[in-house]
Order: sequence, then structure tokens, then C-alpha cells
Amino acid sequence: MKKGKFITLEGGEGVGKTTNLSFIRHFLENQGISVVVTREPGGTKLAEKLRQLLLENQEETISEKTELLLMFAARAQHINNVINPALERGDWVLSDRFTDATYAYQGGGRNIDTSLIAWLEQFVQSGLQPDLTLLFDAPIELGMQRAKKRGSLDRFENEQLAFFNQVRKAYLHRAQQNSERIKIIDATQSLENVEKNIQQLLITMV
Ligand code: T5A
Repeated sequence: MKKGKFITLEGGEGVGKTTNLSFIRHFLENQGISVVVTREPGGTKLAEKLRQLLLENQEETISEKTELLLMFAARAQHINNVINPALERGDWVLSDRFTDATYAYQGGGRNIDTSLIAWLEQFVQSGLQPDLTLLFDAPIELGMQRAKKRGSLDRFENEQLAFFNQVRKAYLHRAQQNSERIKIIDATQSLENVEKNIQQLLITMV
């Protein structure tokens, strides 16, 4: 039985998900809510190992099908060992990315049929969906500029511009289709204004 709330943060590279995660955590904790902060791919020991395989630049090409299945393998572990137990305890779960990222990157970016993703989603999640998803949106160039400041690029960040444009398009399409759950945040704004937008959305939930 899910008692807590599940919030996910989504968007392209370097749009500010991780930065805003700590703002959200503090905001919720100040309201007396117990928060579990996690991320995908990852969130458990095994899923973090899968993350490493997925993000490292590899000599061997990872096929699109392998990539998709590894994402869902990590997710199955994450849901079973971290997300569901936390929600059952009544904690709120804040995840840096979840299944919308699969629709955007593997669906939009890699062109995998979304009905296949939907099948895996149902199989792995058994109906589990976030209560709220914040989609941080900014032009690709801006996010990449911010991401590059951090140093070397991972396997996804080394993709071409066309890939990221497809990812962004797929995210915006999902937001349109799930407008009750997915709220778009203009990530080109100053951090202060981004935080104000987030706070307005969170206040309606607490
Ligand atoms: N993936 C993941 C899939 O392909 N399928 C899936 O199903 C899943 C779950 C994960 C990768 O895996 C892929 C997608 C990803 O490529 P990741 O580390 O989670 O990788 O994702 P990244 O996008 O690479 O994470 P980043 O850390 O690069 O981006 P963030 O978290 O969005 O950005 P953040 O907060 O680190 O900010 C970057 C910089 O910008 C500044 C920050 O201070 C920081 O320096 N910044 C701002 N500056 C000015 N104004 C603002 N409003 C700012 N917001 C942030």
C-alpha cells in the first residue's frame, strides 16, 4: 500500500535536476516530511553497477535493446528494494529521473517503439507511477554548456545534437499527453525563479 508520495525530476543533460533536488528535499523536510532521495539508473548497489555500465564510455557498442533492458533491470531492482518500501513506510520519494527518461532517451533518442517501452513499464512497475513529475526544459545547447563545465562527458553526453533534440521533443510530447502529472519548468530562468516555480507546485501537494 502506497502511503507516501512519489516525485520525479526529468529533462535533458545539465538542465538542473540534481541542483533542484536538494532544494525540494529541504522544502519537504521543513514541512516535516520524511524524504528518500534517489536516482535512475541507480539507487541500489546492484542498480548503481548497472548505471556504471550504462554511462561509461565502452569499447564494445551497447545495442539499443541491451540499453533498454539494462535500464529496466536497474529500475526493477530500484522499485523493489527502495521505492516501494519507502512509499509503504509513508516516506516521500524524490527520484532524479524515472521511466519518462526511457520514453525520451530510448523511445525518442533511439527510436525504440513506445509500445514496447509501455509493455516493460507495466511488467516492471505493476502500475506504479509518480504523483508529480517536474520536467526541466531548456534548449539543448544551454544544458550541454552547463554539463560540460563539470568535466568529461559520459556515454549519453557524447551523443550528437540530433539525438538530444529527439529526446527533448519526446519529453515535451509526454508532458502534453500527461499534463496532470508532468509539469514543465522553464530551466532557462535564474535558479531563484526556478525554485519559486517548484515551490508553487509543491505547496499544492503538502
Ligand atoms: N537515461 C536515464 C536513459 O537513457 N534512460 C533512462 O531510463 C534513464 C533513467 C543519466 C543518463 O542516463 C540516461 C539519461 C542520462 O544521459 P544523469 O547523470 O542522471 O545521467 O543525467 P544528467 O542529465 O547527465 O545529469 P546532469 O547532472 O548532467 O544534469 P542535471 O542534474 O540536470 O544538472 P545539474 O543540476 O547538475 O546542473 C548542471 C549545472 O548547471 C547549473 C548547476 O549549478 C550545475 O553547475 N545550473 C544552473 N545555472 C544557472 N541557472 C540555472 N537555472 C541552473 N540550473 C542548474
